[in-house]
Amino acid sequence: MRIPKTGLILAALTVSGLCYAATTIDQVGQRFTQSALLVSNGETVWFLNFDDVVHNVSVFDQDDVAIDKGLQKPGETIKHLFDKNGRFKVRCSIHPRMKMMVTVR
Ligand SMILES: [Cu+2]
Repeated sequence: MRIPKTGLILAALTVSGLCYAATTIDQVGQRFTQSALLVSNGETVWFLNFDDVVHNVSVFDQDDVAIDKGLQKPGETIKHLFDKNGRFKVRCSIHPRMKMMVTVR
């Protein structure tokens, strides 16, 4: 499925009659397409690698504890469920300049 590079896509996914909101962040030119994002608690963010290089997604909580989502090949998507309120840094461990902030409320 080809997803346009709009940076932010709200997609409603219906699973078992429940509706979940999913927000998409692209990785283009070794940057996240947004530097800041506000999501609701319980929302899943999809990180799409549109580059031709391998990326990584690591999510840091306020105590700087990281959840490393692993390596992400070109074309792959990494999903992360934000289920705690707060501010979370998202970084790529391979490209230090790739960083963004996700605020969960
Ligand atoms: Cu990267």
